[in-house]
Order: sequence, then structure tokens, then C-alpha cells
Amino acid sequence: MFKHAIVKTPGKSMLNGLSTAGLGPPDYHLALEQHQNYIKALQKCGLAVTILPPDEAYPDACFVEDAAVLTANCAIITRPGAASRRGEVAAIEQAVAEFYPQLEYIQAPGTLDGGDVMMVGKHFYIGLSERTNAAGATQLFSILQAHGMDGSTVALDHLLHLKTGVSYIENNHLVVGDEMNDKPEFAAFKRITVTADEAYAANCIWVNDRVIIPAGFPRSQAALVAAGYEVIAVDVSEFEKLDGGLSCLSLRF
Ligand code: CIR
Repeated sequence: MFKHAIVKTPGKSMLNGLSTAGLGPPDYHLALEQHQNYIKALQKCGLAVTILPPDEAYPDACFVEDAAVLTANCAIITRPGAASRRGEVAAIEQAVAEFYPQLEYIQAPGTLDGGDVMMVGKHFYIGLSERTNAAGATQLFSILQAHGMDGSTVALDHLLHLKTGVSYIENNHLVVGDEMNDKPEFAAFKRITVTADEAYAANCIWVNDRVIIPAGFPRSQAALVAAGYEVIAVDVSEFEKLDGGLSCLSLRF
């Protein structure tokens, strides 16, 4: 079970965030409203939410999940793959230090985005992507092993991050999109597949027996309900315009 979450209010500079989505610029005021609703959903799941102030210097800083990997045994501050995002870690480091006595770090030449790290109990799947390189993954393995956990890598073809295309929702269940559905690494899981037109819903989060999914994906929502989950749908359309999913808007621990 998770007790806490860390989120960061988007700044107006989010209009300059990295994006390949081709969905146009986000509406800042709508993004703020959606962010508030996202926080309320986390609170409804029983989490105490730490809300960090916006930082206009970093347009993508609201996607806090990429700046750290928080586990039951240790906290790792990452070295994000996009150069424009490297400085985001300072504020996250400060916030995480309130909860963990000691921090670990991914160091150059390693790069690693938290969006590429999927926790399944004590095992961590690490996507090798344009943002996370082999050196970053190797460093994370060593840190995990030193703290009684382990990991394995998954090669990505088109996805930005591993969790853009696959989410672990406990009970041996994965929510998967096309690219991850065929991966032998995931063959032993029960898989809830999202259709290509609902691919964005593959990024969802399990929070204390509920699953929060993006609003607007009715077939995926119905499949989760049929699998026995209580589902909360939150509209995050303005973050989708920056390639960001639900998971990347919070660190949950
Ligand atoms: C980026 O390209 O880095 C941001 N615009 C979106 C990051 C999304 N993070 C995630 O999926 N973990």
C-alpha cells in the first residue's frame, strides 16, 4: 500500500514542454484544473500528497515521476535523459529527502527516467529507451541489489517510456498496449490489453486497490471494471499534449 505522493504544480512554461504528440499546445488553466482533480483522486485513494510549487525554469517539471524512483527500501534520484530536464532533480531531491534517510543517485554517463521503471513487487522492469541508457539501467540494478531487490531490462521500439505502454496494477495483472503485449518478458502476467485507439490508457496507476485511468477510454475502463477493479477516471488531456501520462504526474510511495 502507498501512503504518500509527491506532485508538482505545472508552471506556465509547460507551453514549451517537450512534445511529439502533435495535439497542439496545452491550455494552461485547464491543465491546472486537471492537476487539482488528479491530486483529489490520489487523496481519495488515501494518499497524503506533497504539492511542490511550479518552477518556470523547467517546462516539464510537473512530470515528477521521471526524476526519482521510490521503493519500499530506498530512493534513487535519477539523471533524466533529456538535457533540458536534468535540473528538475534538485527540487525532487529536496522533497524526497524529507521521507528517506539516505538517497542514491544515477550518475553520468548513465541516464534514466522514472517513467522507464515499472515496479512489480521487489522486481523492477527497466525500459531501454531514448531517455534511459544501458549505463543508467546497470547503475539502477546495482542500487536495487544492494537494497534486496532486482531488475531486468526491456527494449523499447517506439514508446517514449516503458510505462507509456504497460502498467502493473497488482494481482499479477498488467495493462498493456500493442508494443508491450508481445514481449516475452510479460507472457506470464494476466494481461488487460488496450486497443490501438485507446493506447493512452495503457498508462494508468494502481493506488491502494483502486486504479486511476485517464478519462475518455471507455473500453479500457470497462475491461478494468470487469477484472474486478474500482476505477477512477481523471481527465489529463492537457498533459497528453506533452506526451505525459497519468503515472508521470506523481511519485507514489
Ligand atoms: C518529456 O518529453 O519528457 C515530457 N514532455 C513528458 C514526460 C512524460 N513522462 C513519463 O511518461 N514518465
